[in-house]
Amino acid sequence: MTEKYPDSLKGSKSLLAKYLTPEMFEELKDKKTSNGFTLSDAINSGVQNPDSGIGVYAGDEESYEVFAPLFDKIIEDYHGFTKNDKHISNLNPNDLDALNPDSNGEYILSTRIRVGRNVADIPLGTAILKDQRQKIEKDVSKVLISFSGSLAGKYYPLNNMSEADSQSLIAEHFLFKAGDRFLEAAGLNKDWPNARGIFHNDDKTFLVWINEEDELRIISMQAGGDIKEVFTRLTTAIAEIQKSVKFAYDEHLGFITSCPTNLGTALRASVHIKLPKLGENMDEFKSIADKHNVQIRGIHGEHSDSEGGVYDISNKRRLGVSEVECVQDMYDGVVALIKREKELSL
Ligand code: ADP
Ligand code: ILO
Repeated sequence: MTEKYPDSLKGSKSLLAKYLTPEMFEELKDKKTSNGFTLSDAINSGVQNPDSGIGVYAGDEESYEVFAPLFDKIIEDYHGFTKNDKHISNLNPNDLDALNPDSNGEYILSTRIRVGRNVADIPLGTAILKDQRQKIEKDVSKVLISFSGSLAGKYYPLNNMSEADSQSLIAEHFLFKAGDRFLEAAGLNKDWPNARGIFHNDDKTFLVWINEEDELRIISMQAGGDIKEVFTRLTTAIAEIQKSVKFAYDEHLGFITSCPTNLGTALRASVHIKLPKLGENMDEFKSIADKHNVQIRGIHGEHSDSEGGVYDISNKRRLGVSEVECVQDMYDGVVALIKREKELSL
């Protein structure tokens, strides 16, 4: 166990550095969950990567209680969600008011909505044992390959995939990248690439990542801006998987995830969208994004840059808002951004 308050946090702008005071460090440093997950495990990613935005990961559901003084502050800062707030789920696509915001196909290249899920009653990927990870891969892939109709597809384990195939799946935005340094330091890449893989249907509109940052990432995506169609496919798929797999869920925190930013709905709804004019006015771009609770990312995933004026715009809030509200946030933000982009193009 790290005995000393980590020096690397001193200049860091992460939420970890913001809230982990030397006093709190002393209070928590000898605590551990029943899976043996310690404060040092929880903060290692932010300690090794002082440029983290957040910097912490949970090892299990219990981490959110054992290290509550730290996690609660980070959760409140990121989601605006406090101990007295309640999380409510709503996965009903009929409640979503989101006609295609770009029916002429001028701005939106593609839409993707994913949720993170973890299997109930076992540790999260940060603290999981090798045989538990393997069992997830075996059990979940068995469920997925039994699907029929538009959800039918195949499972592709990473340890049996050629470098060329994996590179092309990554370049086309379907597969996660190897070697993420934030996940590495969080312990999420242990025994890589074993027990990791991707399931997808023939059209690559329904995909499931197994044993990446969360044990499951359930994804619906397609070209264009039909957000409702993407959400409807996602909710159908979640319901199917849930018939056979029990997910970790807490009344207060919603779906339990390894990163506190994903708690609640664990949903990120995004579009890849062409906004070159706003891209030249980043201050204004960021202020519209903040006003509408959306996040700006580059197009090769988190911590990547934009290319050719194309950005990844997604909902920021995930906890204390329902799934429908998360998607609605993204939709409202995209409508506002397209409106401004049009004005700047006149
Ligand atoms: P996550 O969605 O799990 O938060 P990332 O930001 O790392 O993770 O994105 C994962 C992958 O999904 C990346 O390859 C990214 O380019 C791709 N992606 C995200 N949003 C879209 C989208 N709207 N259209 C196409 N690909 C997308
Ligand atoms: N640990 C990284 C990423 C945080 C948020 N993104 C997720 C959940 N992938 C950081 O602190 O910047």
